[in-house]
Amino acid sequence: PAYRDFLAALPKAELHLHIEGTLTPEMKWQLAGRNGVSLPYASIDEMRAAQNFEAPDAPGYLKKFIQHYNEGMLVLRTERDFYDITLSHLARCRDETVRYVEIMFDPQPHLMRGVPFEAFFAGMDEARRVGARDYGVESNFILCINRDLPLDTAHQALGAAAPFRDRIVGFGLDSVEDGNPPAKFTGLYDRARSEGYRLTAHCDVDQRDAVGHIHDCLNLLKVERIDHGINCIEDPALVDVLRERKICLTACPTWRPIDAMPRRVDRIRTMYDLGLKVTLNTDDPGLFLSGTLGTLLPPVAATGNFAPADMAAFMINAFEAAWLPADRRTRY
Ligand code: ES4
Ligand code: ZN
Repeated sequence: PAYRDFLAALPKAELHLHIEGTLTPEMKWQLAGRNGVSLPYASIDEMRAAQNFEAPDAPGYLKKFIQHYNEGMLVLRTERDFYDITLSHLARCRDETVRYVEIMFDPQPHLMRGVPFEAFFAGMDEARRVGARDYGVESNFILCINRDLPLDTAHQALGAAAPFRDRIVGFGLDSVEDGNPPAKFTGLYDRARSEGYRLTAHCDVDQRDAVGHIHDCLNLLKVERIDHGINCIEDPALVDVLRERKICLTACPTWRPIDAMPRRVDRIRTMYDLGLKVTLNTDDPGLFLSGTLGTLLPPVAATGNFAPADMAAFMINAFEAAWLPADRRTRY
């Protein structure tokens, strides 16, 4: 209980979270009703059951997960929807002493179903302003490209973001990795870099050529951060590079079902013991059973046998790697 209280009060930061993945089954059902979007389920319980996919770290898992994630997005239609889901998340941050969060968003699917950039971004950005003012939770946005969608839609998304460039701190790459390696996005990253975005990219857990993808993200895409990246421990020379360059790795010890967690936490323990700048993140708190950062940390501490100082060190890593001006990074 004392350890739980310590974790509950610990000032926290999260660097890897998808706003579309904060949508809980309850919110998805409610927004479907509000927007007249029909979902292929007779009841919310039937929908919940369909989303309960198993075997998280198996090869086909990511694809199946993304299908459910994409279905969830269909209920997001209006500026108000994006305001509501973003502010709901920031309210949970306040309740869990999460002081800073970097929020990824996927413009392509929203644009492709006719939601204008200025609509979804205005909703999210207003929530950011209100969350900082009323909840004391600071946030920043990372525009994420869905790597499995046509490359020209990625360039269109970057073009649509241009008027909002000063309110989007970073640029990332997510969704189905198999068949969509980093090398495919070199030109896109050159463009994003020239426009001044900070750069990150997903190298998801146990993907085909996972280690090669981390190398390519560093050398071809020239990212300063890697999302997930936990397969790096298979390559000692890569570990040396990541450590020397203090590359932040945003690990996600998420689970569904719960017995999938130990294998991820073991590897995060190894990363931590190797002196890598690793952080703990929820990825999709509305979809995974691991939930929000507040519910994630106690079982991770227990499973990884992390002491309170270790858990604090993960949070310090996140504050230090935050895409905030240097004078505002360590004030927490
Ligand atoms: C995602 Cl690759 C991946 N993993 C988890 N959540 C996601 N959202 C979009 N891409
Ligand atoms: Zn992710």
